[in-house]
Amino acid sequence: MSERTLVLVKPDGVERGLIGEIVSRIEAKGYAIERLELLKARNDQLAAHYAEHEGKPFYPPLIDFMCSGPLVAIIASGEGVIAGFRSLAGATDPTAAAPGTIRGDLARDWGTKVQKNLVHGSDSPESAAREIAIWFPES
Ligand code: RTP
Ligand code: MG
Repeated sequence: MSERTLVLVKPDGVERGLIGEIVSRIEAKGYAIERLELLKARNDQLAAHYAEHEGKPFYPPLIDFMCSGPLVAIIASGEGVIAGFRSLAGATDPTAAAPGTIRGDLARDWGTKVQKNLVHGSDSPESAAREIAIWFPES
């Protein structure tokens, strides 16, 4: 069954010129890009998006990082795209992420307080619906 997921190209991905590379990998896998927008995240959007992490040690640097420059919000669709994009992205920690994944091939996190791992992908249908409403409220 076709489903939708919310992908973010985080500020490190935009700054490093990797928007095209990341979108290419999503398309090459056979998923469709339904919406795509370059934007500067507002604080209320980030607070809602990362509500589950509030209070954790990495939360303040995570919010600073996500505010540090523009990001790209994407709605991607296709069969199994929620789990499928998480597979394309790889493990959260760029050093542990397998070669062949976006994070394994491209992400760098050395010397920072928070993992700069290039992308976010929704982790469940409930998260996808919640996150799509945050970044694309009109859809
Ligand atoms: P995401 O939500 O961004 O798709 O990543 P995820 O599910 O793989 O990771 P999650 O546990 O939800 O953490 C959200 C983001 O917080 C940053 N983080 N840094 N100890 C650290 O340095 C650390 N832990 C988490 C990462 O940017 C992670 O993607
Ligand atoms: Mg997560």
